[in-house]
Amino acid sequence: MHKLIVMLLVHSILAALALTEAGALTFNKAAALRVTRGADYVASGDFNEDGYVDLVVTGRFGQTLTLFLGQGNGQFKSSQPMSSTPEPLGLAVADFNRDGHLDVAVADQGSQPNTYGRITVLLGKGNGTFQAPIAISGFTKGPSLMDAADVNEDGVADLLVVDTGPIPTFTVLLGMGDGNFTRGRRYSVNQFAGEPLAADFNHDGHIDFAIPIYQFGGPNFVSLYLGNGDGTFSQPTVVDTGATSTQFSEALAAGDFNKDGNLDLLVCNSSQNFPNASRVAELLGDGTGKFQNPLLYKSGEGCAYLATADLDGDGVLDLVTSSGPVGFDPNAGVSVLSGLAGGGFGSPVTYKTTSGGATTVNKVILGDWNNDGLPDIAVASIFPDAVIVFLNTTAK
Ligand SMILES: [Ca+2]
Ligand SMILES: [Ca+2]
Ligand SMILES: [Ca+2]
Ligand SMILES: [Ca+2]
Repeated sequence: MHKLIVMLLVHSILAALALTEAGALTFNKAAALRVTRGADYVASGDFNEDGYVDLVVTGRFGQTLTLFLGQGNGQFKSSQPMSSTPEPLGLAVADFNRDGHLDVAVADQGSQPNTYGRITVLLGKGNGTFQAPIAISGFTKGPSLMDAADVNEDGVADLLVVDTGPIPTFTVLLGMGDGNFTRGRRYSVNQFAGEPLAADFNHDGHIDFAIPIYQFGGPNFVSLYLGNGDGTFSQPTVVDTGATSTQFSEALAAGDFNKDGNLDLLVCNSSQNFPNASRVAELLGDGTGKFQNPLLYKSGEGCAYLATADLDGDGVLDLVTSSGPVGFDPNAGVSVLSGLAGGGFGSPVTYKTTSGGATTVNKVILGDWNNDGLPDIAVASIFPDAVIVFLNTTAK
């Protein structure tokens, strides 16, 4: 009898180990790409056209915009600092002038006295250098975050820009095809708005956009604007994120997480006081622009940004979150959540960005930095002032 119990125990332990092994996503910190003072945002693209993905990084307070050229092995070389801009935060990467070379648009917040927000467009030359900046002004104060997509269907990438104040708005800038933009419609959002996300949520072929909206004490929600295909959008619908009054719904990612052919949303509901009370909300779309009630998952330590990709090649989307401004939290970093085959996500596994001290862990992106076919992580951080690169070491 005893022998049988022991055998069963051994069997179940071995089975549990096998399950852990099969489902384990593992990462290894490979590089810290230093910037002069704080990194807020990071985006990727092959700017010198050598076949290796490069990283472009903004730092608001260091007033820096830095290009790191990928070496294809997970290491990066810093280029000369790019054009200096007053207070760079958000980035969008696209070929705005359609010359085949990737360009960068930078949102300058201009929140300092006597400064005004603007968008700076840097047209790439295809060799890792850029033409003289084109400035797009006329914002009320502070363009902060944006996304690029062709919203009027003329073949030229347009910009969707969140302008944070004094009257928060969302502005459509229509690309003219030469790197300049004309101002399209402006939509009032009235509260704080996070990063906009452009995608076709209702399957009508027109680009829509979703924006996370938040304020102290709530309400928190996602505003969904359905595109008309001509650069204009419907009045927004409100999508519930399940955030409590002490959480901020401040970042989005999209993907078809339950594989029903309809685009779904993930939302960071970050806790203002207790990072480990932050949650990721999964909003399953029905393909018409409506979403089911939020399913909530523990996000790891905080949740400022999130990114999604199939990190282990099992055909199920996985998720990575960044902590945000979590003070002296010793567990700050990026958290990896494995997508489960039956839907939902596993428990977060956190990879620390610092070995101690105050930190803020900002924008996180995924891409294959070492060309092994598995997506890796790059995350912008303050203390250390760097983009931290984690390479995917998951067994294939
Ligand atoms: Ca490159
Ligand atoms: Ca270009
Ligand atoms: Ca366009
Ligand atoms: Ca649509």
